[in-house]
Amino acid sequence: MDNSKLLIIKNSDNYLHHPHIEIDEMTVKPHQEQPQRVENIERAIIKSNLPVSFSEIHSYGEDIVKDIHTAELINSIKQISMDSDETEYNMPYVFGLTPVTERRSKEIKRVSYHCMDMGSPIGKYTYQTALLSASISYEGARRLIDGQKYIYGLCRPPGHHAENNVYGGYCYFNNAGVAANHFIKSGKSKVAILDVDYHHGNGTQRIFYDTDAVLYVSIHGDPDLEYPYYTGFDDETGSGKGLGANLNMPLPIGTDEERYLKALNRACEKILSFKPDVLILSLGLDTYKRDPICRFILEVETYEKIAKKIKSLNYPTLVLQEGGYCVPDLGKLAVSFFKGYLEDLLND
Ligand code: Q9C
Ligand code: ZN
Repeated sequence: MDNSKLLIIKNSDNYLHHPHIEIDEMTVKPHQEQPQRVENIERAIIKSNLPVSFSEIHSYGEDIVKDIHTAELINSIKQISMDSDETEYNMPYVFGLTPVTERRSKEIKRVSYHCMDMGSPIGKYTYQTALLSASISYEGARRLIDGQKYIYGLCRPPGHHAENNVYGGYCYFNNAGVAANHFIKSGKSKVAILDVDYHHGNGTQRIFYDTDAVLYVSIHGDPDLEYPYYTGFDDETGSGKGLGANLNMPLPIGTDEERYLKALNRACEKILSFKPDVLILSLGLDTYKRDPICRFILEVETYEKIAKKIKSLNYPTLVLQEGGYCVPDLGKLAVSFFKGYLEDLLND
């Protein structure tokens, strides 16, 4: 165990999932969620000489997602992957809005039984890669339980939009959900998830909405105007035992560093009062001013400040990569974040 370093968990096969297009606002666009995203981050961190060590991991089996996702969702993603040729990607164009029956059409590639948008294509390797991404998160949770205090799971594809029975928003399995579930099963009694991705993590919220064992706190673009539109409002506070263990902080378009850091302070107070055993940080780098799908205006240096604040909470922390689409700048953003996060180690 070496807690003078950040442990970075990764898998080099993530490039196998490589959708080329998505449909957004009636337009076919190049897909934002590219393998170069994590390549750039990894390269920049290596070049930065920050105190890190890398661990390349292999896949765990499907069991790691079974507690948080339905068999129907898992099998549907698996089936569409298996039925796809090497270069073929599929997404539905028919979305059934009435509750679906047991009966499944043969055209599972065309009909949405579980998919929430037209930005999340499934290809031959999507199931495998999504499971690898979840495995990174699972391994991160295991290593943290073993005593490693600071871990960064370089997950790709991201996870926070994936619900128990739904995939979408470039997410297939909920990586943060896999880790939180493993923490709870391993005897941690309270887990806090702080989600700083630009988009509300509807999946993570939904999975833990009824439990008081997992606190979900999210700072994101106002869902009145931003994806995923149907959740992320501040009156969604949890239900049943989970009432009060869900905090949404939607922020307006144009949010700058000052406004953002104020919201972060409030988020951190909520986490402190929850007294978690561990923290999961869903780290989206898509709140950046040059991000192509973001309407906040955070600077490169803002990430260093965000990181210092989160580090000051002093919890064993599993940082998981979520969104972030300004590919050429992602490395800089991640380095800025971890420079702030590891600052005390640098001064030693
Ligand atoms: N015109 C993550 O950051 N597209 N997913 C929205 C609006 C979907 C982003 C485009 C964005 C999903 C993990
Ligand atoms: Zn996002």
